[in-house]
Amino acid sequence: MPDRLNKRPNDLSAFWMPFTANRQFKQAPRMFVGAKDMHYTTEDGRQVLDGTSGLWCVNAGHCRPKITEAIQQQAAELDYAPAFQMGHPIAFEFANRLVDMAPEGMDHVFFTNSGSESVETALKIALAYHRAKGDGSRFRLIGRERGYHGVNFGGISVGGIVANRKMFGTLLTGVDHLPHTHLPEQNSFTRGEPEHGADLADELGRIVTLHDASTVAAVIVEPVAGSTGVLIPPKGYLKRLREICDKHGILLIFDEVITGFGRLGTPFGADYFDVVPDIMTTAKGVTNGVIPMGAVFAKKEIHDAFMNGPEHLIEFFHGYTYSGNPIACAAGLATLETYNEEGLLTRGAELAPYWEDALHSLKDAPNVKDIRNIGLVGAIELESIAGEPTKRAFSAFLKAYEKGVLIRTTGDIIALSPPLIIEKGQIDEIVDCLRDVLNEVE
Ligand code: PXG
Repeated sequence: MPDRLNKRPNDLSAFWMPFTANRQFKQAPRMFVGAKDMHYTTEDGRQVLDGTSGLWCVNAGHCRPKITEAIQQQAAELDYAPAFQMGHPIAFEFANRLVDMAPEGMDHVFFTNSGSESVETALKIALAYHRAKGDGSRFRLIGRERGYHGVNFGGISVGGIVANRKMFGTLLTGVDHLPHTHLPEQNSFTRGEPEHGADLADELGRIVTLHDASTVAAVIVEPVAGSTGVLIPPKGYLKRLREICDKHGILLIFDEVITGFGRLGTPFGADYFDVVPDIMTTAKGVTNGVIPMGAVFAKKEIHDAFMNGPEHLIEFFHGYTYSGNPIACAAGLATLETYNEEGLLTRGAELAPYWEDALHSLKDAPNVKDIRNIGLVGAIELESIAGEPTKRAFSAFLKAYEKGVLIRTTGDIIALSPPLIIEKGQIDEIVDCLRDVLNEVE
């Protein structure tokens, strides 16, 4: 490896870092210079166990040989080809493989470069679909409080995270929000799906009545809300949302950017909850996080509604320079092979009971307010320090990093989502580290 790649630059000021406390970071930088399987290597040569699959994306673990080789080979063979009005075989091949593993009826794939772009694409497909059917009065989009759908304008409009919205003006019009499903008083320390709260889906009926169903295009929710601190849907909630959408001709969009590709122990969240949406957004695990890519799945009926008019005309005025980029598709195909060869899309289900017991063993650790888990996802919610929200969890993050485990925090919630190749001993390592951390932080 050329030396320059792993040298600490002498000036950190130019890179305005995303979703980062820039000033804090630049005073005490935390740099990774290498990664393999479950671990990162820091610039001072320490090994750090990846408790978060990077940012919920490296589902097969790091630097997997098949994926690395596929990227190298594709870069040397066909680096780029125009994405509009031209094709290259591997994009079609990858779309076919994705459709093969998707829930029944999700027959078409639109390629993007990120989760945020997948969300914008899905919202635009939903609006244009109704219009293509002559139902253009359906313009409203319904999201949910505490939802995270990326950072572009459509996504923050239907999203429900205040800090991601409040600085950015009027956002999209014609948007309403369901209430979130987090009911700490009734559901704290639930293992898996909470018992209480399915009736919150009925709020959709109320919103639809308020606006009239004839104006509503789509509802978008994460099957399990990840970024906002692992909010698991109450038993029966998603089924009920599906029923209400069906009753009123409203499209249901699942944002599976996190829940896709094995996170819950099934290929998709739709499989876990046995609810098939009309449109499904994915990214992250689609290429094991290695190359930026997203994929939006749509039902045949939705795709086919666009396929009318003269055949020389473009049917959907949307797409990206890098939609179906050859190197991303090569990475994606090799990722799916790795998932399949190692049974990773269902490995989360095998490990889930062990994971659940391990996490809940932290119940009596200092300042623990709630623990929740599903598949290979977990959250430990901490009591906030009075007057200083987020500080305790951030201190825990720093301390865990010092002790050799990477965790994520949002507010005062610790979120965990390790690579699906994790071994039981490594689950113990994460939990033992967190126990020490919680005993030590203020
Ligand atoms: N939808 C969902 C459900 C997501 O979780 C996006 C869309 C946007 O994806 P992109 O690729 O545009 O970032 C996401 C992304 C965290 C964390 O630690 C979560 C995400 C990204 C970064 C950090 O909670 N989710």
